[in-house]
Amino acid sequence: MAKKLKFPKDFLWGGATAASQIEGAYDVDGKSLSLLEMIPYIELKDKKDLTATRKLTKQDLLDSIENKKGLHYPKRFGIDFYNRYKEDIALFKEAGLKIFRMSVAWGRIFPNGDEKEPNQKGLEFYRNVFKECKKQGLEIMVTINHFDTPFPIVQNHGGWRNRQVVDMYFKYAKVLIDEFNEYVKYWLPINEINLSVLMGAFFVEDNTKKTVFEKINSSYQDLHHQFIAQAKVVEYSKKFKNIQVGCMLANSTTYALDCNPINVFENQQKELMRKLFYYDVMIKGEYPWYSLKYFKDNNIEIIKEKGDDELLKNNPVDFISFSYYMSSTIAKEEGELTEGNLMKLGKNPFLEASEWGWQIDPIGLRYTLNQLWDRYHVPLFISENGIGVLEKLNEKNTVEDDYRIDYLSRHFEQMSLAIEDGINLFGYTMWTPIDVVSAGSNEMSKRYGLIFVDYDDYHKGTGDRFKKKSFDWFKKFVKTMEI
Ligand code: P53
Repeated sequence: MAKKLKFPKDFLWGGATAASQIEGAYDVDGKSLSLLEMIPYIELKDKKDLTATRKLTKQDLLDSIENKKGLHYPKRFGIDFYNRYKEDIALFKEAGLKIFRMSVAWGRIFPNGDEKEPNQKGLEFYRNVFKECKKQGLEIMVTINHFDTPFPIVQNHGGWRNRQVVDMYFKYAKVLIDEFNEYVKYWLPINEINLSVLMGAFFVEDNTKKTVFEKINSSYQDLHHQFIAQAKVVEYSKKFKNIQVGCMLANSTTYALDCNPINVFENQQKELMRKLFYYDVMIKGEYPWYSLKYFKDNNIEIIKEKGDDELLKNNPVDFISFSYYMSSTIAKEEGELTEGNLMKLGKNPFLEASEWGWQIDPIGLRYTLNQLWDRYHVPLFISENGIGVLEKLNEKNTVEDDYRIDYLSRHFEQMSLAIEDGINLFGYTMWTPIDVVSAGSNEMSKRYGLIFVDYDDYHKGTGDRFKKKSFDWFKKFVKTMEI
């Protein structure tokens, strides 16, 4: 029996993508290479072991500029959205999307970061894409920087560690807002700001022995620069009446492994620096008390410029957005582990996991929405959620992806319950409306889409698009709210 869910009429249902995972055309119209386009595809013996892709040295990066080793760099090719965007946007409309979340590639607009004038060819591409969205009646959400900082900025300026990069970023963000504020209502300055620094850190540090959290520690200065860059975007956005700026975090939802107070306390403490710290800075507008102790205990010093504190205080974001794929557990003595995207995470005996080890937890989404609403009382938007699966086209040229329908409907149900709880959740963009290259593993075969794309991990295939079963399911859901 179909169940009817309750959502507000104007709820923004949509889909999310990122430039480096869809566009391709990496050397066209003046674009520079981004960091992500320098990571080669590595066939993983164990699908769940991503550590192989994390062992790149500086020399590997330099070699990859001219592709000296003849390797395949998946994010240089994406799914050829650069040439096929009209067809794709028409399909998104047909699937019932009301909003399309996408990102702009910084390297198309300011290829080296330090140019005075933007690259008109780059602006023209995005103007065409936005016009197409408007033609199809789609609202747009733009991520200004989705992990893909241009390599010249890292190579010549040292990346986000250098305060001057804040100015380069802000110059770029201003151009986008000036050019496109009529088209784009929702702006996210930095994708998954809690991981963004890390994504860069993999490639600028030769020392790969550090654990993920040690790397974060060495990167709080870079993060401070990103907080400042984001606050500048918020400040600038106030010039325009019709735009809103949100933060974007990879929401790590964790539970204590059990009710042993030692583990409950451990989880509470870990949650502070792994998650709430970021929201606190971007919404409450200051470095929270516990972070000051944490920095002191860990000998971390953040160099601030005069005016930074005021800038943060005066420019909290208009709304919170976050990605939600899974949850994990925390214990004082680490228990059994499962795979996350960047690190192994604590296993939860009550949950099933995807083929990549990500633990599926719809109730955790309601829990997260409650937690964030209670703490911040700022409108919430789920900017990513979905499931990656190994899939092949069947003889009818489709994919019977009932597991995706199940995943989505269970999460939608919890969202509607959260709204009944009294939470202001105003939209949702699934990851993804169409198969894309995976951010973490560089695979094409880790598929999230409602639409199947005929490329393999080596970008072999026709690139043709095929509707999966979930495509029609989603279209019907948006009309009827029935799961
Ligand atoms: P994939 C961790 C590491 C990298 C990206 O991931 C991540 C996360 C958080 O789980 O987050 C987002 O493709 C990201 C997208 C990405 C999506 O997760 O590795 O914003 O770019 O594609 C899914 O399976």
